[in-house]
Amino acid sequence: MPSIKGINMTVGQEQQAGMKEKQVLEDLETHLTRRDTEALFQEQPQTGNQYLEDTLLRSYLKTHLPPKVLEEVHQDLERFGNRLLTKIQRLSWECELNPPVFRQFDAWGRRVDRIHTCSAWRRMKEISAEEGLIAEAYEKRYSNWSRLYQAVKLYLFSSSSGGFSCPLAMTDGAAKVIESLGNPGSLKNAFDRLTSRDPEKFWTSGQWMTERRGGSDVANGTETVARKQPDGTYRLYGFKWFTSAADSDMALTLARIADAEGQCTQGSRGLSLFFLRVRDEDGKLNNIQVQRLKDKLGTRQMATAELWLQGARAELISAEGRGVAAISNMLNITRIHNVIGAVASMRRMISLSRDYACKRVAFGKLLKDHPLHMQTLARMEVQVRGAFLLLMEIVRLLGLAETNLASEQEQLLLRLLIPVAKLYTGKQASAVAVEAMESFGGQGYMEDTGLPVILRDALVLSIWEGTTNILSLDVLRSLAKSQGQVMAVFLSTVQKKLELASGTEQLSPAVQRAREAIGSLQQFMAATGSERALTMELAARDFSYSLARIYTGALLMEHAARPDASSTDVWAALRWCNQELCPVAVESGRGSYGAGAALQDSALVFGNSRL
Ligand code: UCC
Repeated sequence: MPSIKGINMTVGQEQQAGMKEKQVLEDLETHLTRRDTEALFQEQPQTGNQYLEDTLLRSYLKTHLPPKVLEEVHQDLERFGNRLLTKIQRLSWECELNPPVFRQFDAWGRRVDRIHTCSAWRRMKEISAEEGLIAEAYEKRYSNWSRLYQAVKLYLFSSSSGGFSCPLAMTDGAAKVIESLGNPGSLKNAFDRLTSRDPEKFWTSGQWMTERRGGSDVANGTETVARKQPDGTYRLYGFKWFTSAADSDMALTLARIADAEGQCTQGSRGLSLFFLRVRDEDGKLNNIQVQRLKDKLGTRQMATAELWLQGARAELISAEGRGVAAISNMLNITRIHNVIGAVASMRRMISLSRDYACKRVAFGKLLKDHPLHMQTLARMEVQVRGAFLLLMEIVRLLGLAETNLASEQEQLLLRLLIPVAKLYTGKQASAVAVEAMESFGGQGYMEDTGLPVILRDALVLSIWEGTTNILSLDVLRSLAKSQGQVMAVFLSTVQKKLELASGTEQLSPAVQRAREAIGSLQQFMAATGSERALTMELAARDFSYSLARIYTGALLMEHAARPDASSTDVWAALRWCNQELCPVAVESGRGSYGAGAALQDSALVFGNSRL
């Protein structure tokens, strides 16, 4: 008698058992087959060490940094890339899953106004200090290259920071303001903490500019009043409507100083800049009430609050009435951070898209083997390459300015390129994030893939720190302030880069197109005529886009004209220059600017055909 596991059976029983066994095996097989298919269908896109994988970043550093600096920086960036991959990225997701919570009252009805942040968020603060993410720029270990090195670390950190790059932007801006005020003794402690590598000492700063009446027109929107105290300090009274990183240790903010009769000067000339601590040594709020946290589309990892200042103790740190000019140092730094965030989010999305293209099969082959898919990714890659080089150019110039090595021309160029880069890359980031999301098909739209977070967070980049139109007007401000000198510097710098690129034959179509674009830009400038102010205002956005595209094209060509440039560097430059490089001239030729066009536009928007 046969047996299964030692059990004696009849022939009938034996047949039954055999069939059962067969069924179990078949079920197992079906199950395994299905799991195989599922694994193929749903393979997760991943990134490796973001420093090692970024060939453009590495080739840029190799080209520009002195060898000794490169050697040290390379080691640190490789280590940091590994730390981001293995430790920090996880924390970033924790921050997303555990956004800040606001408790206005304790269990016994006492008002406490506590903003609870998660442990991962607090760890990000420690990591920022340990890595010297602010300190690096102020210690100047590598002279004029320190700023660029700091920017590269922030760029690598940004997409794994769980939103912590926002408080870092304002912290950097605050340190810059204090430094530019000559590091006064009363602010020494604050400066030391903002630039500390010691997690126990490190402070972050807020930048409280926006009030109920708006965030762009700061000169007319600021209602907060500062009353002088007998000891020379001030008490601030007002309502700050949008204060990012409200869990910060300190803030810089604008207010109007009231005179003996309680009167304030209105407009920009009435604004002064103040420093304040958010809490005292015992953790008690500085006569500040938190009204609520903002319910934002993105950057939800970070607490943004509405704050009532009810006599907050503060110190005047600018000359009276020079608040906007003083805080503009902070704005320029936070705008550069905005560019860093834009480039980083594009790079992260494209890295993930690229990896997915090597894993996902559709229509019988991998996505990477579909030329149309690769064309779409290549178009995105050109965007991020251009934006990256523009970012590097700005931080290179900033590094020169901060070590007194920048010429007057370079300082003018820096002032112009900051708003140009901020407004252009903010728009690029949104567009690239949307396009990249599509490259994952429906999976890109799924919250738990982590992809929608990147899109949501990218969408703010064209809004905060000055919207696209406000920054376009800032571009005009920089032109006016330099009495046109900055345009001469812009044009001569681009010409020099094109001259260099014209030595590489494959680049000649791109050089040609850039030269034509410069010609059109000059024609536009010469032809603005009697309605100049209105024309320039209406053209401000297209004009700024033209500056961004022409300059970026020149940078891509310069990079592609290096002796060790690759064919992809050349292809990227050619691709970039295949778009309209000077939209302002095209629109001008179509009669888009001037009083008539402005009226037509209003009618178009409001549907009024009675002109
Ligand atoms: O706080 C916010 C959110 C925080 C989160 C940020 C984190 C980002 C990090 C990203 C990481 C991923 S949002 C708040 C942001 N607010 C803004 O950006 C304000 C937007 N509005 C403007 O930028 C306006 O253009 C204003 C406020 C600057 C305009 O003010 P005024 O007073 O009307 O402008 P004026 O009168 O033209 O300028 C006053 C002085 C002038 O100097 P003087 O008197 O010497 O001629 C200007 O040249 O300020 C100077 N000035 C500047 N200087 C104005 N803007 C600048 C500038 N950008 N650079 C140098």
